[in-house]
Amino acid sequence: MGDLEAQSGWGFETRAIHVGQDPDPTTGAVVTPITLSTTFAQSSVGEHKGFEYSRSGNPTRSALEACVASLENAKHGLAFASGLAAEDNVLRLLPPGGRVLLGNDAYGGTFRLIAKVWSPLGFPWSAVDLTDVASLRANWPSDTTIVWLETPTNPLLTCIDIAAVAEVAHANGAIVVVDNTFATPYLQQPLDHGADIVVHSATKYLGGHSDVVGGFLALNDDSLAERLRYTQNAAGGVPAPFDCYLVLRGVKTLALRMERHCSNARAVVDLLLGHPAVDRVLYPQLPDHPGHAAAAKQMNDFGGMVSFTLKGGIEAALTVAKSTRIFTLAESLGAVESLIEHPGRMTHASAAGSPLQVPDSLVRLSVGVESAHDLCEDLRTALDRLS
Ligand code: P1T
Repeated sequence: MGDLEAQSGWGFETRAIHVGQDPDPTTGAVVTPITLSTTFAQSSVGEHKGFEYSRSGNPTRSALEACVASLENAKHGLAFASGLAAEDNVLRLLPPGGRVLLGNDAYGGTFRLIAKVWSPLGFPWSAVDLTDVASLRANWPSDTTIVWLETPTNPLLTCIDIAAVAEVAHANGAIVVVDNTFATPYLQQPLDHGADIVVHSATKYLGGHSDVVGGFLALNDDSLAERLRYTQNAAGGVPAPFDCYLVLRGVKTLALRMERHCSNARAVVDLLLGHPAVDRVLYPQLPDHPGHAAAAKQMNDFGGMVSFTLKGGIEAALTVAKSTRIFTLAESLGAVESLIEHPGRMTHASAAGSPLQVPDSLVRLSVGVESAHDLCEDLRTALDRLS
């Protein structure tokens, strides 16, 4: 072990468990130690074993960075204190006046960071329909520096053709940032399709157990990586060693969890499709779903997130959201336990009145890894209350 070149030939599951995680050379410990030391001894000024000060670099963080970079087929990985801290680090690449094109469906906090924090500082943004690549090409704003997309999107689960968007962006000198939080590297590796930077909220599937907030960036370009690494240290949005350990532990079972998330989501989709109170089911596997063809092309499976609208409008949505027992009413997603939420009033409240506003009859499910039968019965009981 320890030889990155040899490890790159390993399968995903093997890399998740071993890359960056060789047994500790001094003790033989099989689990990566949590190195709490904030500083590291130097034998003479400037001479050390690779670590100086924990904001700049920490052994537990390095293990996580090597592992998740490998899962994204990336040369470089950078861990952050939250998904938004990782995003903020990317936005610091913007040149004066540089524009961000944001897909017209995205996490409310990403919209807030771009439109409410960065834009007033002199970095314009626009919302665009990234499923319409011809229109993107025809209406390209010349000051665009970054195209920012999620696929599948949060919360409408629209899928975007990464290669097609990258082709237009690169022809115009912009970079493409793909938020891969919903798909995870097990289902989709955006760098292989032409993305320049992959963003994660590690709080979600990477951590997988609702017990750690974290963020991640993965990329191949050396000079971009150098700039991002410089800002990671200079601005300091780094994760604690214990949090790095928790994400690293979560990643070991990512493949197993994703398989169950996907199969449980399919069972839930079938239940929803057959229920008379449901208006529309949003899931990338459905042939009429926006971006289904892109999803089928670039994903290995369709994920654990399912959204749906209700014929009874907002009142019905709020009733269902508070009526389940196994699906817990809470923000966040991607963990072993199933969650239900109302995006309009919860995760996407900050997008109200913007082009990213979501329908108020929408309910979002993060389908966990419990028994599919129990999850379906729980939802059926909640939906039956509407009739
Ligand atoms: O919460 P944080 O780790 O800072 O990550 C932000 C973030 C970034 N990108 C996507 C696609 C996300 O979904 C999130 C966070 N989302 C939720 C908390 C949510 O419930 O949708």
